[in-house]
Amino acid sequence: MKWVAKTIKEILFGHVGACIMLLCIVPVLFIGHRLYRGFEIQVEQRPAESEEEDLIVVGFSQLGSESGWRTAHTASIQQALTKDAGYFLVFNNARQIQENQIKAIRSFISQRVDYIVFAPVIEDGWDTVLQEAKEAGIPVIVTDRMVNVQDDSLYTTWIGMDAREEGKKAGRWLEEYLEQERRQSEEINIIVLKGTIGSTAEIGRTKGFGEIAVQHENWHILDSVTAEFTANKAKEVMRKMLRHYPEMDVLISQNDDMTMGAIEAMQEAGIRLGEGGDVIVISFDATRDALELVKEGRINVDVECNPVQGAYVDEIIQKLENGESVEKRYVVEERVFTKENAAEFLNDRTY
Ligand code: GZL
Ligand code: ZN
Repeated sequence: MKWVAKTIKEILFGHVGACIMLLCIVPVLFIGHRLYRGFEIQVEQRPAESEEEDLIVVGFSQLGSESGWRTAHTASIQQALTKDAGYFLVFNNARQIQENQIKAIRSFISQRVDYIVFAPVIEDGWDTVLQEAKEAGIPVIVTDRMVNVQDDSLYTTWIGMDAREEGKKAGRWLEEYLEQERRQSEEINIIVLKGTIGSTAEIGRTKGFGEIAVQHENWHILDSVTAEFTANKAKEVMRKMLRHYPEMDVLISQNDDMTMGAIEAMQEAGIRLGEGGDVIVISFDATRDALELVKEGRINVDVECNPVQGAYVDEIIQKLENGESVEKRYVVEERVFTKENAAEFLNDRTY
């Protein structure tokens, strides 16, 4: 009997035991990881029948969580579409991957949600999945960025901003600033940090600023590179830009997160910012952190893009529920912030 105990001990704690343990643990880890990753693009399931009978079930496909602006946009919709307000919100974060958004929309369709709300990461590539939603009789509310579809009956309405006007505001501000600095005839070298290529914000801001820039033969856009609306990518891209273009006079950064990353890179390089500095900094979004820098004069101007769109979505769904007609477009109002007015808006800036 002793040898039996010895053998068992040997198996459990010896070389063989270690191999068996490994063989047991690895698959569990793998499955766990798969499940977790699988869960990442899984969409939270709709509520049990009893719980939801009188709730309006809304599937919300958010493009990502890349910026402070995006966080505020998500919060705005989650705070408007609450259970108390009569909604059951099924949320998915696509991590800036269009395929994940398409999967989430298909999941909403199969769950037979009452409405689909989505912020498209880029403008193209939605015709097929929106056709499926239309055939399922589910109204689609596009929010923030826009879709570029052949048939605009594929979505009920769009709530967003006028990105092209935002770009023109930046250009007009630069015209005025250069004039008051008596630099309107100087050769002005401009670098552009673009957002996600093909997104409404990137397309509009690039186009709008370009329409002003083209009127000034002494303005030179030396380079335009995307940093995907994120601070980390912008810091990396800006380091390279500073090496290539030491003669840069103006930075156009298409969102505040990228501006923060670019500022870090410029400070590392000993560049003086904003007023009286080496580089004029023009940003977009006007989030709280950036408005602080506008107030300090390190960002010269910040063109607002308003993420607070949840109330619009709620109002539109209520109208649709009551059989009322809705507009095809709702453009949110937006301002321009400089050192002169940033402070008065800082206090009530929630994001
Ligand atoms: C603008 C929005 C942009 C913001 C960025 O409407 O789509 O996406 O400007 C965000 O901060 O990442
Ligand atoms: Zn020139």
